[in-house]
Amino acid sequence: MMEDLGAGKRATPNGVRLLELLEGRRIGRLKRYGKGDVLYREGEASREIFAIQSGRVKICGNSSDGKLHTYRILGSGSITGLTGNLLNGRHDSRAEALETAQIYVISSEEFADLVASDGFFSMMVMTELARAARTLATKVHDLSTLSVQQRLMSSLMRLADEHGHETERGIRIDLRITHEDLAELVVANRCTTTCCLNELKRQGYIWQEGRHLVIIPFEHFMILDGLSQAVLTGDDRAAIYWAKRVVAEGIDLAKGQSALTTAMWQVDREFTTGRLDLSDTIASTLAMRCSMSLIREQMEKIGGESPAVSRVVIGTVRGDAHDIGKTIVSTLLASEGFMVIDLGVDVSAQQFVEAVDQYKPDIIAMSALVTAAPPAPAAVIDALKGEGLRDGVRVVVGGGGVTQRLADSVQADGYGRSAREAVDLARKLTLP
Ligand code: B12
Repeated sequence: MMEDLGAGKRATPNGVRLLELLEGRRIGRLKRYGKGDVLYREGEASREIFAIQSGRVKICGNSSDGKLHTYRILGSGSITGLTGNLLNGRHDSRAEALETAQIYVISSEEFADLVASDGFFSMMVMTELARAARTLATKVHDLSTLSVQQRLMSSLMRLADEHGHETERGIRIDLRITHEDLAELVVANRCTTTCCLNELKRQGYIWQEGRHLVIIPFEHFMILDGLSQAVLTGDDRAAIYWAKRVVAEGIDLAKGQSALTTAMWQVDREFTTGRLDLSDTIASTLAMRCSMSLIREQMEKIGGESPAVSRVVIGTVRGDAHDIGKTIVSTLLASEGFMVIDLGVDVSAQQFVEAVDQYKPDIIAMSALVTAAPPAPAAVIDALKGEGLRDGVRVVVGGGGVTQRLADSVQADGYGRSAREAVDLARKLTLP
């Protein structure tokens, strides 16, 4: 559960006004609830409404599978227990204190008098009902259309909206939330929620500051998510549009790059497991390539790229113009911190040798789709040997025209069937 926050976040100006009204007119009795204490339960007769003076309260319910789902988290200045009072006289959810809370308990009669006599109070009631309706509508939409990771981000956005505090780098959520709490909010199990949370952290959408979560501003998330989605759907126009927005809005370029590569990892995974067909993979690669070049251009302009540790020279071998797979590999290697020198397609043995001489790479990566006799990678390795350069560089091969047997026959240092294997191989071969 969430821990005691102490003073907690202050109420909004309207929330403060509501609390002053209750205090000034001596309405309700102020009651202290400890962490975990229940204000009302599902199905219970509703005789009171509750106005939170301090502390936080979660509104939740049990689903048919018996799991607890959190709908909303309320803070100081919020009212709850309204629907039970206004409709059938029974509560349709449960309210539980997340931390020590001081709460005005207002009888149904006092509530009815206030609604009739005070316009501001009536407006607060309507606002609260509208908020609850919006949260539920968003939740239904999220549950039916979004993945767990997107639902998690959407829930964090809502928490930031209601309990957030703007800081220089993002919006700090003034709640200490456990993974269990988040799992209840997004309606997923805790393990999945933890994995998604780590993934969002890895992508730079959220991070920890002390004991609080901080999330990037909503508009930035929309742009980065738009970029990822454009690559996933292979929409190059949209990818260019979103990449330009990343640059124009001054979003951290590393986050833009990360949005692209995360999408590309997914494309590669789905292609290699047969869930994505070739034409979609090609469209995604093109979308990624044009948007990535815009982001890279900007990175070079401002000199923001972090110094890479290991170098890879990559190219498609002589007589072969296939570049889709090679581009995926080179992009993902770059995203994993390698400095990649991409020589393009139809690269001769001599060009590989010259690149080794010039860039002193740790690895040469050759992509080959067209099979030939003798195999093109053999010519490159022979040329390297001829120049006395073979021992100073690791050679890896891949692409549809290469097999493990072929890799062994040309005495390559490694062979990979996918971009994932290419990156793993490069990491293994460059371990100190
Ligand atoms: C798209 C395509 C084309 C496009 C290429 C567009 C482009 N810009 O790349 C076009 C239409 C231009 C084309 C032309 C030709 N093609 Co073509 N083409 C294909 C096709 C359909 C898909 C290749 C592809 O992009 N796959 C998708 C990528 C993502 O997969 P991938 O390259 O394997 O890469 C993955 C892994 O292998 C790995 N990987 C890739 N590189 C590396 C490198 C390293 C180091 C590592 C570790 C891993 C790794 O990671 C990638 C991502 O997971 C294949 C058939 C097929 N279904 O595979 C034929 C195919 C490759 N083509 C073929 C042929 C024959 C040709 C042509 C000669 C046809 C012709 N008669 O003109 C010309 C070649 C011209 C030339 N000089 O190269 C043959 C090759 C047969 C052979 N084994 O020799 C194939 C297999 C079709 C067939 N069944 O006959 N082609």
